[in-house]
Amino acid sequence: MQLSENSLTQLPASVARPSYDRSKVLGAIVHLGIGAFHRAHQAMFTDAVLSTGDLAWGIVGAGVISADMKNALSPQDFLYALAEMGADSEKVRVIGSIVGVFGGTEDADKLLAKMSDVSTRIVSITVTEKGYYLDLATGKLQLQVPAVAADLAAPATPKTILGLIVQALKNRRAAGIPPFTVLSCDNLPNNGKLAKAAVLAFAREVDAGLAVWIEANVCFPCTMVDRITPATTDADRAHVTELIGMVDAWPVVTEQFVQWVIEDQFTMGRPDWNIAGAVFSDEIENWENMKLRCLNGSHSTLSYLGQLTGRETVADAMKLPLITDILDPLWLEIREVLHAPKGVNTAEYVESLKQRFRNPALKHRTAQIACDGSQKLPQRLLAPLRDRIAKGLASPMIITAVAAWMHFVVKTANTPGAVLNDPLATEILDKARLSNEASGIVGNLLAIEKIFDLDLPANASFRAQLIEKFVALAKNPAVATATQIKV
Ligand code: CS2
Repeated sequence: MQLSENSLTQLPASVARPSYDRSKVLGAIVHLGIGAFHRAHQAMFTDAVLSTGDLAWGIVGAGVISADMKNALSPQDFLYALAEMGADSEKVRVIGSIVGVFGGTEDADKLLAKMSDVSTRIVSITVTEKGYYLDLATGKLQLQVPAVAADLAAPATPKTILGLIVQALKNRRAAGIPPFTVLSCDNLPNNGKLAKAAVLAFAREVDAGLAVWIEANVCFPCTMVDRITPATTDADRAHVTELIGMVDAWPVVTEQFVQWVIEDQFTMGRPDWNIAGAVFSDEIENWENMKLRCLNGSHSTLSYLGQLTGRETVADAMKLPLITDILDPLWLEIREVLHAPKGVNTAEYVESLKQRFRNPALKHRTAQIACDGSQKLPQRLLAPLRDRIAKGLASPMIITAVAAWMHFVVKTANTPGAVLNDPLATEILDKARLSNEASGIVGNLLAIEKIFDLDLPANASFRAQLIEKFVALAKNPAVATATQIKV
């Protein structure tokens, strides 16, 4: 038996399910990037709103490129199981807030029509850091990326999120329909402002007047999103099948913790996501920086060190003193230059992160987090580093983390068949192969302006410390770096 509207009644009594009439739910939210994270986070918050009887806010999702999610969820009426795993308890519920899914580029015309329609009040986004096509060091739109160039050449038939948003807003403006809110839910500092910068830069290329109108009329609230949600594995599918007694083609396995802080600026209203614990705040930058630096910064550190010490999951990496001995002082360095949101104790926040990282029920792969380092290092580790440099403070642990990333890419570059998952992979691998010597490798990688900008490579003291930490990791017998490196 497969999960669907018809089989809902056959679920075990312990499994929560939609209590509302899904046929009456309006698809007022279009979500771009319907992956595991969105389904563990915003779709769960929205399910709680629908459960109160407010049926105005269903989600119509879209895969940005692929139709995989549409193909998996269509036969089960877009229902899926969400398994929330604690260290010693698990809860499973069926989420009903997604009422349709478009299949990536093949459905781009239908998606554009839906986004242009007055029924769409919010367009939310989870497309990861690289999905905004921004050069994060300079803030410039990457006009040369083929997908962006193609949309700029044919703006009426867009495929990228930027092309879709701009064309849909253009259609709405022409039809006298108010603009939707653009809600970024990606792990970027000032994610709303970045989304706005990307949309405006794209719009300016196609229609300057439209760009002025978007700037004046469209809201792009910033958000801080948090829920550790590993990619679904076959083992997860089997486990969920056992829990719910039927097949779910694409369940989501996540942790029990969840957090969402949102700037309250919406052009056409919004759901009462606070019902399920979301917080509307005007202190969003502090929330975002705390999360990006304390959680994601240590996550990235742990993933590179985990990859270099053969630790496959975060929970396993957290058992290695070599790693925790770096993480504890790393958190101190990060916290020392942090502006915490009012009422938040950052020491307690970090303690809770440790518990979450140690959760044995979550098989969060270090390889997954290690992806896209070029897009992650700047806001997660280099931002607190710069704050410390400005205050004349030393940062041995943040620098060790950057050295760990360098070893990770050098090792990938020198391992036959290994693939570096990063939009800058070609450039990074070329640079990583230019030299065998520690100072040469560090200097070459540091010269990647899109990651390190111009200030860090020019900082002689930082460069010397980075070489020192790079050498120290290479000499550590517990760390398996590329054998070619001369130290
Ligand atoms: C992780 C995040 O993959 C990564 O880079 O650091 O996805 C992390 O799990 C989430 O931000 C937690 O909210």
